[in-house]
Amino acid sequence: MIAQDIIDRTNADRARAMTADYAALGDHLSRRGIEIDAVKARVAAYGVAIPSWGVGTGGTRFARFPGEGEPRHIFDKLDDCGVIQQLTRATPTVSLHIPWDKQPAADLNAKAEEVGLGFDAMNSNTFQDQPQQPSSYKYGSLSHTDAATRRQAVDHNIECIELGQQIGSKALTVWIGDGSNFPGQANFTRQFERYLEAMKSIYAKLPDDWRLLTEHKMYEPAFYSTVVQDWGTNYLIAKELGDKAQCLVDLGHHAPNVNIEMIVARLIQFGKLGGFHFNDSKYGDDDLDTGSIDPFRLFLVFNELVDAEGTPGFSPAHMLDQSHNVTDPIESLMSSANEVRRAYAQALLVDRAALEGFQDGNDAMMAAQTLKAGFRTDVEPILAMARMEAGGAIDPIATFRASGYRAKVAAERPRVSGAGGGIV
Ligand SMILES: [Mn+2]
Repeated sequence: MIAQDIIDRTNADRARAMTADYAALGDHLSRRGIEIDAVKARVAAYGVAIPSWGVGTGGTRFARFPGEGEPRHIFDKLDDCGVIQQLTRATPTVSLHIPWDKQPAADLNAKAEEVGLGFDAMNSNTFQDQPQQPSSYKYGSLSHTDAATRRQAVDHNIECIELGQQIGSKALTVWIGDGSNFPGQANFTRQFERYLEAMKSIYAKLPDDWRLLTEHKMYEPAFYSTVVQDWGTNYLIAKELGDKAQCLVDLGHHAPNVNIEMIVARLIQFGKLGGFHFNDSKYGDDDLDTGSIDPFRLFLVFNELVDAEGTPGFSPAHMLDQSHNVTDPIESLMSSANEVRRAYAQALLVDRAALEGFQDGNDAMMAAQTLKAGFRTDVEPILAMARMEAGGAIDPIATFRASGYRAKVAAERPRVSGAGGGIV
């Protein structure tokens, strides 16, 4: 962890300018009828979960270039996640990936408490084989033609639930790599029937206060078809399984130009939006840092979420899901957590009564202008003030660099090459 005096020292250099910017923004917002402290309070209460796999260096299909001081195991990962939370105060929970992070529950709980974190959704893994595993997932897992392979995949998911129950998790996210690479390789209908049957066995073991989140992805690792390819299939699954089943939307798992915010609105309308994997992309499932390519799209997603706030039973899980190939993973995750909060803050600034009036009056220009007024506002002083007041850093990346944390862990952690990156 980072010593508090380093945070205090780097904040001291910046506090005066930030406080002045906050006051100026407060004046500006009050002229728009918005109370800045109320926005700040909602931003401060907002948290996004870190993916445990995100603190390792990712890779591409071509190569992986390990960084300095990579975490060797889940306990190192939790240290890194603790630093992210310490500086951003926006990431109170971690989403584990099993079996990569499999350890006794007591040890996970003790470490989480030590670094001030909780646990979010559990993620199962049936897209790669583990040592000593009897059946291979080469040709699929929950939808495999072989019953014993499907059973093995179901049992693994149940194991994830059981571990999750001991560490305070309340959700299981299921993403599978199942699909096909050649036309004719698989019968779409029979493959999906096998998947549904297997998912029903998992759902039957889900505790009453848990949710089962299914994640669609249009391609990769299967390149011709995937079993859960889009939000339509995802919705069918959630509908088929029951009330505790909802859809998870990974922003990178759609074709270019797909209107993701509209998918979000549809899923909200029918009670099936379970959560998000936030990231960004230019061409496909790039797993780039959230808000790095298209921050306006992220804002439009949050516009739908703010619009739905207060809907009974509406509480989607918010998680990051990124792969960092060329940046320090801690810096990227801190940046993304701030970008998610930024989109939320901007969406809170939209004058919803005015927007509805322009929509009802068919004034397309003023409706668009009203929406964009939120996006155009520089809310950084709100984000920085929320972080500082919670004990975090006004400038998390600058503070992280000043702390020497990366060099310290690089000295303690020998270089490893086998840590799971994961494009999920
Ligand atoms: Mn994902």
